[in-house]
Amino acid sequence: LTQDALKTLVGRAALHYVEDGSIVGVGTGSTVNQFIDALAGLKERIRGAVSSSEASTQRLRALGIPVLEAGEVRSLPVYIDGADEIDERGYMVKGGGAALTREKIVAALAERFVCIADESKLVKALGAFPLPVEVIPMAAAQITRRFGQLGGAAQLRLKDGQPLVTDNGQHILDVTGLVITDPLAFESEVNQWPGVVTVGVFAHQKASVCLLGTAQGVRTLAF
Ligand code: DER
Repeated sequence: LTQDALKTLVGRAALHYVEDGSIVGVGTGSTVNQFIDALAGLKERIRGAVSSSEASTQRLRALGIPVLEAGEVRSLPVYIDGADEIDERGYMVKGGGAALTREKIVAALAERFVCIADESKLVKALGAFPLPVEVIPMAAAQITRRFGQLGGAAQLRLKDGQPLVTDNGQHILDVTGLVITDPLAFESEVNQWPGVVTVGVFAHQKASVCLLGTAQGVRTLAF
């Protein structure tokens, strides 16, 4: 099974967690796109979606699924999203799709976070994938120096040769060389550095369940 086939497999499997008449929290990325495409098949049975990015919003709307603002809901039964890495406790590294801030905002509204991923995302320890951090541009240099003190090398994410600008108008640093031994403590520490908008460690907003696409089918991990 190709990686795309695994993404389709778990994207469809996530429909199991969508309750009739509910509003669904929707993440961002290629695996989530498979979920959105599958969700279109039961759009008559849901009230709509809260989205974590302009990209997901456009895909949902193109398929006729109403998109509501995060501010319009008090809570969501479920949030479906991918991950760049997920460990054995459900802690994740996210942000490969540059949507980490709104992903964490919508995840915080949800009773359950269902992560959908192909098996390549399951890791023993977080940090091999360059850690995305959304930053206020004027603070990028000083945040880079702070990561340097932790042994990390921060690179400004570029798009077409220019700094990538997120849906929130900010920049992203991708940090390599970190060993994240305590994701909860790391997330709390970096979150309060001046100029950090969001760090791509999802430990405080960890997954409740992971649907892992493997050659043998979907493996369900509960955390
Ligand atoms: O940006 C994100 O957090 C995405 O969810 C990303 O981590 C997973 O994207 P993929 O499903 O395209 O690998």
